[in-house]
Amino acid sequence: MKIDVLFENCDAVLITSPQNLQYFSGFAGGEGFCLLSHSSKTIFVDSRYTVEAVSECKGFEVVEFSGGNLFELITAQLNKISAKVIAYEDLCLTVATFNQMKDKLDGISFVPLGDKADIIRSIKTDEEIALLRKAERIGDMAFKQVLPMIKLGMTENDLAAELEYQMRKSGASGTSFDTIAVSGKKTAMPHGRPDEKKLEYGDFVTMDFGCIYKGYCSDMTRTVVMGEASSKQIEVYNTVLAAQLEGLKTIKAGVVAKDADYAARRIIEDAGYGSYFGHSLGHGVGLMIHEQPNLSPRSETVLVPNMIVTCEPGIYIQDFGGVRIEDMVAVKENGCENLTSSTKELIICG
Ligand SMILES: [Mn+2]
Repeated sequence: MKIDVLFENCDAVLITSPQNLQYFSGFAGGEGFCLLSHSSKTIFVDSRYTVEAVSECKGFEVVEFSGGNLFELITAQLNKISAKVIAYEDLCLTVATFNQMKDKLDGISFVPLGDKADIIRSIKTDEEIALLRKAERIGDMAFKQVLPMIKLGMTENDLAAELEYQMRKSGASGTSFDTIAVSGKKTAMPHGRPDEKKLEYGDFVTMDFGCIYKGYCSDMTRTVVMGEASSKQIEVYNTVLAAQLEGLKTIKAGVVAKDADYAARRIIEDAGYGSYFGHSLGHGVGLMIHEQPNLSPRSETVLVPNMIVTCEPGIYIQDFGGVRIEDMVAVKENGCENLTSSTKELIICG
């Protein structure tokens, strides 16, 4: 069982982050404490979530806490299973909660969980891939619906709102991150924020958006041009597209993540735009929008079948604008399955 790695140096693990609660217990409510050991599975929730936890957490004992008795209840359970060493989620637990735990869980020693849960979650099951595929399809559908609405004079906020509305209408429970819909010179900021700026003739418009479907995130980016593309815009766009296609061609099981990054980066460097591509080629996606593995120039991670990663090179030129093109793919033995189907030809809008 792959979760055995969690217990290598501890008697039990205390799961506290929303993504790990959902992954290891099925509880999607976000707020709770899950205590896992070789022999027991317990989840502690307050009364807002008791009914949900009972229905979602198969094989778990559900314990309701209230009025500050949480750590007493956890102590009772730790005594019952004779646990002395527990691993905690050092990557996301607050210092305040950690200090409280140390204070209230008498006689227990603590070891950091590190990235063990993240590594387990980086390789998806077929069921998870089906949910991620569906989440990405919702993004594709939203893009198709919104494309004809993109007109000169529309604001970036309007555009972001339409994308979010269409995803929600198609079954999403929310967005997986703040929608990026930026235009003109603002597209030179990879994570620019939409505002009241209107889409103008000649603008690049970058839309980077995603939704959550049954807890799983989607992520895609497309860049279009308003009215007419200049020759420089076409050159920058085609360079990013060539890099993106090269990245996709390289992503497969056995490839080291940094080599996938470099395959795409080299195209951009060779075209003379190397210094305008500051971020990594991509990242893992799952219950979190950014998770393992990282496709960065420094990542030694070897890609494994059923990892889900993005491929999203970009070129960002201050006072000119920028382009990013992003697909989400499943790593396979001999290549990758592209979960994104929207066209990547340069689209002229307005
Ligand atoms: Mn992304």
